[in-house]
Amino acid sequence: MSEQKTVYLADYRPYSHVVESVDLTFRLHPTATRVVARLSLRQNPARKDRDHLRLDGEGLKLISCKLDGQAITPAVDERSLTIAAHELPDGPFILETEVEIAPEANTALEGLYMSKGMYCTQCEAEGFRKITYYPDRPDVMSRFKVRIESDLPVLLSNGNPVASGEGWAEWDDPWPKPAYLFALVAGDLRAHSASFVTASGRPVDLNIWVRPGDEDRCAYAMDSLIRSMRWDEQVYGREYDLDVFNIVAVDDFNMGAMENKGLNIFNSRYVLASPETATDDDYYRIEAIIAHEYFHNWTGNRITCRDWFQLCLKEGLTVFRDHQFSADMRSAAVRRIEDVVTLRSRQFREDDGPLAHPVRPESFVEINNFYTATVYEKGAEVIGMLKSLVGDAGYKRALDLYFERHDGDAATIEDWLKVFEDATGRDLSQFKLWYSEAGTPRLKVEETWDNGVYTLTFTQKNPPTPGQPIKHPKVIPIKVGLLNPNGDEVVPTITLEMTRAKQSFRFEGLAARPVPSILRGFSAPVVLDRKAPPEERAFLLAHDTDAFNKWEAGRALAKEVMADIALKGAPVSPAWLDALAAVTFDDTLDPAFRALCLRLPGEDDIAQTIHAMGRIPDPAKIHAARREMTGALAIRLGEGLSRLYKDLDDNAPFSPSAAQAGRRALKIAALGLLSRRDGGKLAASAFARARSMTEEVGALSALLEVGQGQAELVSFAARWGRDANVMDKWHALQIAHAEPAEAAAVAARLIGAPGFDWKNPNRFRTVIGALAANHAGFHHRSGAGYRLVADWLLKLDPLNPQTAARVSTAFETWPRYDAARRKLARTELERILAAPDLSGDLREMAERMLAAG
Ligand code: 0A1
Ligand code: ZN
Repeated sequence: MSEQKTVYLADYRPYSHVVESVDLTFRLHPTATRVVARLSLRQNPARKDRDHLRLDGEGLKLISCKLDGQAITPAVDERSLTIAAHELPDGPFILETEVEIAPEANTALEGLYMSKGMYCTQCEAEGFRKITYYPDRPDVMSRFKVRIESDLPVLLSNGNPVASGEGWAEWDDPWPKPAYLFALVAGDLRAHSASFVTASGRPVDLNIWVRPGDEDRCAYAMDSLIRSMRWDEQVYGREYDLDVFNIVAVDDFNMGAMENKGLNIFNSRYVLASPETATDDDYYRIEAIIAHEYFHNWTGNRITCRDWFQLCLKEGLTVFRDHQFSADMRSAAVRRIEDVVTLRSRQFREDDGPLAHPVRPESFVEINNFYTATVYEKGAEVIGMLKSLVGDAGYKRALDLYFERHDGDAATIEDWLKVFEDATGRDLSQFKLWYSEAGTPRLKVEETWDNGVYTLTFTQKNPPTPGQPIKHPKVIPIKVGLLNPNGDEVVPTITLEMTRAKQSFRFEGLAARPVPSILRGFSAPVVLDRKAPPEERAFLLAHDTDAFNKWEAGRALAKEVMADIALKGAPVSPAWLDALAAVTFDDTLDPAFRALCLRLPGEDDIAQTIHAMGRIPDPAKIHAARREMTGALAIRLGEGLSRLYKDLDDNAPFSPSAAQAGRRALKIAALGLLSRRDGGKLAASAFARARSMTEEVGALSALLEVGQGQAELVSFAARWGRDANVMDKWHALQIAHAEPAEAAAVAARLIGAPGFDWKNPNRFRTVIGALAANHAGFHHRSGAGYRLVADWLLKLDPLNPQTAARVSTAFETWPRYDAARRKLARTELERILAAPDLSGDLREMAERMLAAG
């Protein structure tokens, strides 16, 4: 179908024309929407040549085209509309086009589409070209006015409302913006409203628009929005800049949410919450995503990206800002640990496989395939490192300068680094390698203790990645603290700045050989290769003053234990069990932290570790090892678990606060372990008594893990069958807890069930994503997991290529495994590539993944 060309960063050229303003009129109709676009254009003075005018457009039926009021017949092909240079006036001119599109037939959910009777748009990255002919690139910024004509009661677009009447509404956005930030919504919607007064006294109407009946599940999202607005004023000095801020929840959406100017569109999953329907994790995510989209108003919208290669400019920074916000709203230590768990399981995995790419890629085929963990999560880590290197005050000066210098710009990573150089006087040329080189650096550590002098010597290895065989040493901020053997801290956290391939740092004046706590707060996105005896890990788990490294010590120990069991059939280490028992029952520690310590490393994570050791991971053995560790832990923690559970099982009225969520997390962890001992008796009664979705899902999960819970599954479905977002949990749980040999069959039964709406991205991702996340099930030696995922990717691809391509990353780790599994995976990837009419999106992914093997 759509065979696409590779686009290169090096080929960037400014656009031929300037779009002064855009007037859009939409006459909405499910099968024949008319879009009239009036563009005020002139030659771009930044371009010396006099070029033709080429507008992007895909899947549009051109009805008419007028140049300064005169009908013309432009050249039109599948991707564009072009007017030759000699046909264009010398001065400014108006181009008016009218096109017809069919939103109801738009299953790709890009451009203007329909979701349950409501019209909505998704334009990032290149969806606007499916709405009208336009220079659909982020460096073309213009003022948009929009008129919507429709019988539907609520008609929304960007900016401020100007006028409305029976069947129409007009909107005006005073802030020039690129087309990817355009949005339109029309539907029978209800608002949950509030108001906000900005620091300088501007009143803002806030509305969250949902389907009738959902209004009472918006309070938490609204509260999160208000806190985000205040936080951005207080921490970054950024105020909101329109009279209204609208959020709309839609059920059919390819991603989490979208930051369209003044009109954020959200996957309903990340808006709607009540204690009965949302888990604590859902609450956290809603808060974080509301904040993320809101923060884009400055980092993304007021300052946007020059081209899509600069995506991390807005995404890395906005993720970094939303992490800071969540750390301020919740426990900073717990948030850091959770963020690193996500980084390792998604970004390190990506960086270690065939899809590895730099934070700022230099070429792409389909930009939608680059909304990745590397661009987002590693992009945020790179900013965290910058902040560590220049300090808090330097960071603040740089950000102030960034907003002052680049407000209204479409900027680049060079612009971003320049503000740091200008504000702090540092040379960041070596630091820039973090943006251009892919792969996770590995850091080796050696120690010497000689006559009161303690020396740490670090060696960094930057592994080759696809297309980048040769790498250079990075600037790595390594936060280090030193502890005395009695547990006291003798050197509090300092930042060592590593710039060479091998570098030593000396510590003098110490009375005894210290125990080092290295990479505190996970100060750089690297793998720390350091062998340490279990006693030292246990010592740090007990004594480290840095919460991240305290947790990390337990984590590293658990990983070593699991790898030893999987690779050598070693017994479960008593040192690990004792260390974990001490943390679990230490009431002076935050319950959320203890719950995190009790969460064992994931099986994919262990496979990644074993692969890095140069060995071949066996998914079945890793699965068995994890089970064995959980069983041994349940025995070791013994009766104390029941006491712990009882202490935490209080009757406090529900609050989504981090403190209460932490207690619930520890309670559920205890329940899971207790179920191993009582066969699920307590979990069955906990399910019956559950007062929140967190408890309901926690109890059900504990039951399924010990082979119980069939009756509870039935009662869950009877209660929540009509709420698809809640039922996603029901589907995911069954696949997550399925035995490896049965996981694919369970997923097949659920996705193929009559009435299951697999065309909805949330539903599809839930089932196929849960199968891919069941490590031993997906990689089962029968190949049934690979086959099922490939079958369904091929089924979804013709309807929704973007989601099919994203979910295909299930296969990104295939080169890690044994020859038999590799053969099975290769067969499926080749089958995908052989499909007639494969989308460009999925083709690019399958080709990149296959190239590795
Ligand atoms: N910019 C949004 C996410 C987003 C990206 C791409 C999309 O379609 C390809 C849709 C949404 C964010 O960072 O939240
Ligand atoms: Zn974003």
